[in-house]
Amino acid sequence: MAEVVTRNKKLLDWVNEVKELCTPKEVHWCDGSEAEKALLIERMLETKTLKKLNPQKRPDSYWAGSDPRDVARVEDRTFICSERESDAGPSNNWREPSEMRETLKSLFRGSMAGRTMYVVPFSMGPIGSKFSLIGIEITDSAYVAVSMGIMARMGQEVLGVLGEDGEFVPALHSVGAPLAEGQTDVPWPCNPDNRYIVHFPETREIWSYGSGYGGNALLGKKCLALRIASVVARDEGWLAEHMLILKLTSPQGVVKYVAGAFPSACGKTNLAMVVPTLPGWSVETVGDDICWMRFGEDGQLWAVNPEAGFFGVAPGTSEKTNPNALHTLGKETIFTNTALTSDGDIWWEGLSDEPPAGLIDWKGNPWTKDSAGPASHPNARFTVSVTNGPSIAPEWEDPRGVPISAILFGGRRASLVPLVTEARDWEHGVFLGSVLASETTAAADGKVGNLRRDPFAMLPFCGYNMADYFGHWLKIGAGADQSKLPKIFLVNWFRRSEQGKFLWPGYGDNARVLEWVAKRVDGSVGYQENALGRVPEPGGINTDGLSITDEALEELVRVDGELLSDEVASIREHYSQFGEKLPEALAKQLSILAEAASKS
Ligand code: GTP
Ligand code: SPV
Ligand code: MN
Repeated sequence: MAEVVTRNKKLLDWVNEVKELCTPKEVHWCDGSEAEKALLIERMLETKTLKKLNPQKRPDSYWAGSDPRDVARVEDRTFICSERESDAGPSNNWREPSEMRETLKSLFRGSMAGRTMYVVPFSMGPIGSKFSLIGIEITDSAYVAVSMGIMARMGQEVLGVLGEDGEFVPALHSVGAPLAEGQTDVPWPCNPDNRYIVHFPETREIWSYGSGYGGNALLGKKCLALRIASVVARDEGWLAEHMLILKLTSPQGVVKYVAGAFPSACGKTNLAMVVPTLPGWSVETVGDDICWMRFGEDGQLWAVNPEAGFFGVAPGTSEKTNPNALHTLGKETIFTNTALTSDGDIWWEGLSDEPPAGLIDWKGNPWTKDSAGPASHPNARFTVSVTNGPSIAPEWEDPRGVPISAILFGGRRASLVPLVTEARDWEHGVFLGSVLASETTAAADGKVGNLRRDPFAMLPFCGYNMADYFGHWLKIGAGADQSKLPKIFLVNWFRRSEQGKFLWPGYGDNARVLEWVAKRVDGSVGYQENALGRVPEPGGINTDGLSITDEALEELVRVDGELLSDEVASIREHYSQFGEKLPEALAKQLSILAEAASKS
């Protein structure tokens, strides 16, 4: 491995400071090389953090089983420590910054004893692009260091761009499990009773303690590219969003780029990689989770995927539902909390109809269909480089990004919300985003299946007052050339019949909705208006080759009057938490909806 060099004084000072505070046994500057990755993997095989998968089945791939108490993001342990409480807003946990600093300092004091402290330089966005943000994660987890090397551009090259006086976001992470002299390590060290995922938006700092899992620990992702970046975006006039980005090509070869915000585990990865069931249409992936958008000189909104990897939900992924994902995972992948097969491969619910015999569950115990609980944790995930994917669009890392024609908002709604609804204009679209609701999933700790408001799919990820964020979206639209703004749509793949069955087949058939969206952007297909917005006319959605009844299709775009009245009341309550800060335009949109509801 090459010697990592930086003359960035701020960085050198910070690394020294952290070293003194956390007292690791050694410091390792990550250069991002293959040799380094091999070394770290070797260490993790020794500590049983990783298991090597059968190379005949899945070359260069590994399995990790987390501590069963550390399996997802912890929203109630995530904090936005702005100077003023009102800047964090009612939807974030706030703590007074200096108090929180004291708490963190005492937690981190000696927290890396007996461990290696990895200094991980990373770039969110292509290295050297003027739109990218550089972060330095200091972590005592080799699993995190290797994962960061997959999820972001990582290593010496980033330090080169940082130079002597470049700016970076310091992101300090410890699993919170110091080792005493001679103490043997556990496979997944963590401190589940003492987790803190903390952001200081004004000073652009991240401190994370006690968890080694996903967004709690891979700090470039939700902490930097969403919570901190949303604050930067507000200040600089752009958008940092929890969105997929896809490239849609029609049979005539016309290309459109679409972004989509769906809450965690609600279908972004699946739509970004979708294989259309419609002949002649194709979808390629630009990004599956995070999207940064800003206006180009041409007045269009251009989107960049700041990540370099996928950290995707494993359960439900199959050759039928998402073949592109499966092919992406054929090699060089880390699987966390999936089940293991007897021949050294992985398995999860949905991968095949029948579980293979001889499974070991995600906790490492033998598993059969009679066992309590699933074989794979519902939030089991794969970590893999974007470049492994067969569906990746060639322009995915163009530093200019791709011009967006349509923005989708979607959630899991068993009733009320139609398959697709077009907003009447930008302001109405912002309204639809601001009231987005979805049933909770296993991506975060807590109960699954509860309907909650998750505005713009950003509830857990907005680094400032959500009402100010709504205002920022309105401002972005108001300042733009209206003819070049993306059209906004609300989608719902999850509507159910009275018997509880999904009314829409989803997955590859979602391309039928993308076709309608593309045609609405061109104005080449009509719509009918209801209280929520514009929905397809009968026959508007292409159902060639699909066995779905006309009644089911009608039901899929119907808005029930009674449910809508309940919805209006619930939106009122949702909005009331923002008090005076709620933008007037949104209050106006709500009264328009209330008026329409009273007539329907
Ligand atoms: P995060 O990575 O947590 O932000 O999630 P995501 O939005 O990328 O979600 P993902 O695409 O991984 O989907 C999560 C779950 O939703 C998986 O279990 C999928 O099988 C399921 N899902 C995705 N698309 C559809 C669909 O069209 N219909 C149905 N019924 N389920 C879907
Ligand atoms: C999500 O929960 O939205 C994710 C997974 O994409 S994590 O990186 O853990 O946040
Ligand atoms: Mn996500």
